[in-house]
Amino acid sequence: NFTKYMSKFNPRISIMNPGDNLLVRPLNSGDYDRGFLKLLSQLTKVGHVTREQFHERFATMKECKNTYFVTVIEDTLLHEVIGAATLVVEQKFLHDAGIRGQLEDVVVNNTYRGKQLGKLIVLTIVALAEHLGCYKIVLNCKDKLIPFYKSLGYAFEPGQSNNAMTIRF
Ligand code: 16G
Repeated sequence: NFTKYMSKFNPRISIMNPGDNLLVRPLNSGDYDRGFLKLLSQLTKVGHVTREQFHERFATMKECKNTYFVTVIEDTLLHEVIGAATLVVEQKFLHDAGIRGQLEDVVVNNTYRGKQLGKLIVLTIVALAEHLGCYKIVLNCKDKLIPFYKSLGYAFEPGQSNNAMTIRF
């Protein structure tokens, strides 16, 4: 099913060939030193996360088998993480004890705009969710990003627009 999603690019790029000096891969523990957190701060508040905290969180995510698929794009010349997105797989009793995907923490470094990398990382996650057998994939985003996600196949379901609800602590 990856081919189906990868046909949507012009000029043609794909997970295997994302562009010159770019690599799509899972997050690894060395990415603390490749600017992963600095990249995330282009999305929202990251705060102060020490190397130890990063490694601990990385390890606990990994212990949750088949749950966190943190995917990054690395600029292999600069050794810098310039794009990221996460698939979280939630276990359900519903839908024949199915699994539901959530797209989280999508961010592409501002200076890498115009290379279809946002689209690439989102469709990578969507293809992965389908491949793993998720019965759907959901997301929350800022209003200004609705057209972007619509263009990638996300839709408001009947009676469901504008009803993402939150309690902040
Ligand atoms: C966006 C993100 C979400 C992230 C949140 C952080 C996507 C599709 N959505 O909603 O994953 O956790 O922003 O914002 O990337 P917050 O600081 O308000 O929680």
